[in-house]
Amino acid sequence: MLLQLTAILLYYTSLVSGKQQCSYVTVATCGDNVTVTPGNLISGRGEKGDTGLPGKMGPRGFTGNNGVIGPIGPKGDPGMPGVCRRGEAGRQGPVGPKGDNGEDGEALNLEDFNRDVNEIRESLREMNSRLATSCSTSSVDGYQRFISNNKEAACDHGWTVFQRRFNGSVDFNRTWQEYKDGFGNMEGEFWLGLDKINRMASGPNCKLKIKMTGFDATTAYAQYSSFAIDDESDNYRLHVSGFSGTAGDSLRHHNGYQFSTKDRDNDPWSGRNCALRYGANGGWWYKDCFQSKLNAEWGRGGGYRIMLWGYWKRNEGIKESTMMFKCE
Ligand SMILES: [Ca+2]
Repeated sequence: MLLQLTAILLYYTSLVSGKQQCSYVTVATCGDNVTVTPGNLISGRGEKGDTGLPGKMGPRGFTGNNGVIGPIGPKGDPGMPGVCRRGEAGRQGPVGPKGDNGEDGEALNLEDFNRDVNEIRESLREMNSRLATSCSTSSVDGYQRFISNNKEAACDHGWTVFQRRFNGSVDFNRTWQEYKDGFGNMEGEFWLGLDKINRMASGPNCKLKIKMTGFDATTAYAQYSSFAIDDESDNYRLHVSGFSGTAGDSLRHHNGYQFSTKDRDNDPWSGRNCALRYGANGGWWYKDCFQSKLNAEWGRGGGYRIMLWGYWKRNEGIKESTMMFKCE
């Protein structure tokens, strides 16, 4: 019991410590009962005690909330270019629907068709005529085939040959069209063609020369200082003048007359065609009818069918002839 009272006294003393006016208690015991009566105790203050030791560290705090999302970052650099390969061809599509019927066609007009054909033919002739060239620039010595810039000509010392016969290997029994276009070959017997002669010898300073050889191997020539033929619209009318030579002027009779063939009668002999009657179907500038006809039938002997020069070898015929022009 005594210990309990002492403890209570110490406890109370600890409660009032630090005050200038302290309280006291009176402890009375009655049997087992203990009565404590507080009272005032006037006494002096004691010294302050030492600071106590720090307590133990408290527990770890709770984890904080997540922070706010930051701003959008800068745009990235462009990527490297890609490499592509050509794809394979697709499959063929299905067959399309049948088309509509076309418009009714027009009946073939033969006149239009023939006109178109003639226009095409005329264009071809013009192209062909341009292929021929003059021999004025050639340096060939004697009769030769001359080719320059893909154009060809038969030349005889600078003269352009347009008719050559010497063995009868080429038939001169030809139509108007053939005499217009030409036939034969330049390395043998040939007729250059009226269109080409017209185009190439249409200048004012063209000359004509005709060389001839008889079956007896003698020769003669006829030369004209002026020569030209008109175009087809005037049936290739002949213009020659200024004769010189050894064979006589057997072309003067034909000067100013148109060309005729077996199928085109342009001679003035009324009702007859000189080309059929005397020319053996060879074309010439017939009048009524001839003094010369160097496109008639080739062969020795007289008669009205053979090639002939009236003032020379009239009864024998001409074996070789070369007709040529030169323009300055
Ligand atoms: Ca006639």
